[in-house]
Amino acid sequence: MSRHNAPDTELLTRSQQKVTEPPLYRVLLLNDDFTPMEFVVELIMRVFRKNEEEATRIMLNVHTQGQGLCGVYPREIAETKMTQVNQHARNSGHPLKCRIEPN
Ligand code: TYC
Repeated sequence: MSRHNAPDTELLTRSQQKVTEPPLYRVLLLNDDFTPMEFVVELIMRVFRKNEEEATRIMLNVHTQGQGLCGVYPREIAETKMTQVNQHARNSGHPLKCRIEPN
């Protein structure tokens, strides 16, 4: 142990210094009656780096189920994507909303 009570990691094997995984958050898109489907598909492609087929599948899932999963990320990345979605929708005059929740 060092003088700060931390383990001397340089003396531990790789398995003993196992890296801790950051908490992950789901980024969910919410349905509404007004945002055009094409706008949603293009937004999913841009923000979540999905191809058109996958973005369309996610959009239709949101449309029929009320909400849908766009991706799972560490907190800061999830928050950034949520903010990008909400700002782009608002700037475009659409009520589309995005939220995050712990995975
Ligand atoms: N329900 C919308 C429509 O019929 C489409 C839509 C899909 C809106 C997904 C939001 O997150 C959404 N035009």
